[in-house]
Amino acid sequence: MGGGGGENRVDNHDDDDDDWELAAGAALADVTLVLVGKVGSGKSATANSILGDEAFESKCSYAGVTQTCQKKSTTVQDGCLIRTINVIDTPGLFDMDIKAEDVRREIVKCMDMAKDGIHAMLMVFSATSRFSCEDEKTIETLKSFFGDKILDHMILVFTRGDEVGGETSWKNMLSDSAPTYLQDILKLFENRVVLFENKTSSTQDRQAQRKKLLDAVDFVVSSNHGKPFSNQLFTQIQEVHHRQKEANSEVYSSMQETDSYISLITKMVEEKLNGTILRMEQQLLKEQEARLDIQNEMTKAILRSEEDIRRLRLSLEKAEQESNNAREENKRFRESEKASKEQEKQTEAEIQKLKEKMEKDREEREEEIRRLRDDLEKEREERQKQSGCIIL
Ligand SMILES: Nc1nc2c(ncn2[C@@H]2O[C@H](COP(=O)(O)OP(=O)(O)OP(=O)(O)O)[C@@H](O)[C@H]2O)c(=O)[nH]1
Ligand SMILES: [Mg+2]
Repeated sequence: MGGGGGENRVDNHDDDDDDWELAAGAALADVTLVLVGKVGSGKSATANSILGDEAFESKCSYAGVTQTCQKKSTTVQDGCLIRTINVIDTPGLFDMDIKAEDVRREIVKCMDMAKDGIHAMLMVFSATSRFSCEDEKTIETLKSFFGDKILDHMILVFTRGDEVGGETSWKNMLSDSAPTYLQDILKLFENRVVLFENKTSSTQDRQAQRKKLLDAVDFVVSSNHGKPFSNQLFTQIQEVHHRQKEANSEVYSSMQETDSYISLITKMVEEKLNGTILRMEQQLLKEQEARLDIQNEMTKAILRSEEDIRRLRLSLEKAEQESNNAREENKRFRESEKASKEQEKQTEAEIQKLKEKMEKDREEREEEIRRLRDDLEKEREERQKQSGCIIL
């Protein structure tokens, strides 16, 4: 596998990590791709689209169709380079209902098939299914099992592009409704997200989507300087192959030792898986605790806001009462003002009446006086007449 890309490899460093260097813009002649994802997500159909052949069984089913890891290869002409694409199809390894020992066996088998390392891990999702917690956990489990570095080799493949109305409406769908986790992952995998229409009958479309995927693979390969993903487990597997080779050439024939290596690797995978499960359980526990904390905080906040609402309602009622009182007071004041105006008017009328009465009395008295004076005058004149002299 990886060795086939010798013409693109420049082994100019002793350091194991820097051992791989890909000439800028060059494509690796030999790449190994592993397809992972949930049961029925379209792994085998995508693998077939990449291979351009119905190499793997792919069908509608209530149960998992692919039961064990399988590897097929194809060669493609890329300019003047003939490239070998090795495709490893897997069962839904991280589905809840798969037995731990099957997972262990299949992981060992898969790593054995990709013994020189994985150039790209294609994480397959169906574009028509809801992106669930389980999908989130699959990425997290892979990260936990293989280490964070696996993310550098990951490509996200969404199948059933034909059912979501093609690339544009799929992108709209992602920006409209993708959950936060998926949005973050999509941002992280910017140049490494591909939509597949595995059912398309158009040769042109098939070639175009395959080209798009290989471009993403080349992007991943060159981002990792041509170095495939590998870890201690892969090194152990390579060691087994090395020993087997020696055994076959009859220089070294201890098959027993090879068997013990395989059981050692299986044990290592088991330990890693157990560690992964433990980490996932711990993470789950942490998430549950965090959720509980949030719930508690929310309950406290609700209680606080209920108390605030109660206080606000009370002060609103008080303010309403005060405003009612003020209104009443105002009303009373206006009524008393009206009453006093009435009173004032009445008093004025009485004064007027009194004035008129006094005027009338004065006029009557003056009349009386005039009359008395006239009577007196008459009497005096009468008396003068009688006495014949004028009294001055
Ligand atoms: N319309 C449409 N159907 C697809 C597409 N990709 C896969 N399918 C269908 O989805 C169903 C499941 O596909 P598989 O390739 O068997 O899925 P898988 O992930 O390999 O399933 P397991 O092996 O059971 O884990 C099949 O009926 C496929 O024809 C696609 O792009 N468009
Ligand atoms: Mg399958």
